[in-house]
Amino acid sequence: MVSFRREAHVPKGGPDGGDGGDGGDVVVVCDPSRRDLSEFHRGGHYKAARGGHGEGGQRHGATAQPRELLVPPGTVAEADDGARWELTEPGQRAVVARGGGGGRGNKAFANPTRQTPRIAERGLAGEERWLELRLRLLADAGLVGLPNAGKSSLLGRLTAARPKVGDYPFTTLAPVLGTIEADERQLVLADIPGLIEGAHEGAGLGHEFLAHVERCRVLVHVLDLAPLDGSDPVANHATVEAELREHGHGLADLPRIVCLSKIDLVAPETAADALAEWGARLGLDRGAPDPAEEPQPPAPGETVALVATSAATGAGLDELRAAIVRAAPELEPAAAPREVVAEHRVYRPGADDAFAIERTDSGGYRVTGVRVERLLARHDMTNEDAQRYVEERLRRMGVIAGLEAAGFEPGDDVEISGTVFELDPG
Ligand SMILES: Nc1nc2c(ncn2[C@@H]2O[C@H](COP(=O)(O)OP(=O)(O)OP(=O)(O)O)[C@@H](O)[C@H]2O)c(=O)[nH]1
Ligand SMILES: [Mg+2]
Repeated sequence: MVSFRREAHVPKGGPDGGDGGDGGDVVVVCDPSRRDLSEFHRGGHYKAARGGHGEGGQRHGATAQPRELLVPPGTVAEADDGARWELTEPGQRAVVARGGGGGRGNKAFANPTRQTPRIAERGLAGEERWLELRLRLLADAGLVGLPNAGKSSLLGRLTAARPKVGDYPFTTLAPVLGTIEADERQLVLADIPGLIEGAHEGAGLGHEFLAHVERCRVLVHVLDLAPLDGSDPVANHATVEAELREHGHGLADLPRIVCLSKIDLVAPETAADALAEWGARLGLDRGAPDPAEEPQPPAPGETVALVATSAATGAGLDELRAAIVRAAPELEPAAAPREVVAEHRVYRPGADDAFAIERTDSGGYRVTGVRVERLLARHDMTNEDAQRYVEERLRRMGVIAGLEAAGFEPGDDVEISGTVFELDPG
């Protein structure tokens, strides 16, 4: 605001134009009451409000409220310029586009030699960027295994979820979550589509969903003891383990529970033999741990439990549930809301006062540089006071000296961020 104080008995009121308020930030906020990103499906623009205008009487404009985009925990926001934020804890906030700073009013330009400044800054444009929002499920435990191993059947028995179950591979096409109720707390169990050899390279469906189990604390490897296709459980176990390793991202380091499924389909002696055989193969002795010993955290990728289950008869389900609860201990309560900073450094104008000078085709001079260009964005060069102010600043930034060294003479044209003006420094 350019304004001067006018009062009946004050003959020469001073400048009193207030500053403009800052534009609002666009902020992505982690909100546990959100379940998905469907409200963003249609894409669109999310814009925060402008800052308020400064007014006379030294009244500053209001800073605009941030525009909040509410997303569920597990959302990853990735910008086209490489910035990336991960929102996992309720209340986390990520400023994905900062509002532009408000301009100073003419009051701010008054000094002993400039007592009637008819100049005010323009507010700067806010940041803008394209963001891709992706949701990763946040489950405590994940069911992995070959197609048809019986994963969805187990989810259906352990939780209230009712996933589709079919006697053919790839019944599950997208991840399904269920909640295990365990003494005073809930655990989320994820069922993902079956993995096949080459999944990490895109074979089958599972690879797309492996990312969803990256954040789990334990994986339940479901192994069919008598697969319909007659394949060998030992080879099948190795195939899934290899895919977990190939996927990377620490997946292979998660503790495992190996679950021998569908034991109602084999004779009880065969089931008992299989348990003993797999216990030896996985280095598990099935005896209870010595209660006198401190429980040790599992080694990376260690198999911490082996259970035999039947989704048909219910055998082993309590044991499996207990093993999952044990392997995924209660987490510390979420810390106080905090701001997540981008994982990659975001380039932000501010510190850069370097500039470059080049000749234009029409015989003038073009000056480029972050601070110089920002200065021009701030001022209206058709305003004489603003022009003088900009000249003064250019001189202090060394731009005039640089121009003179390049052959500039007073009165030559200078172009900065698209504005051409005659520079005649006094
Ligand atoms: N008899 C018996 N059949 C089972 C058991 N568990 C699963 N099945 C059957 O095995 C077939 C596959 O079960 P699902 O739970 O769909 O297997 P999945 O691992 O989720 O399979 P995908 O989603 O295709 O990867 C279905 O026909 C189930 O009825 C079990 O404990 N006993
Ligand atoms: Mg399934």
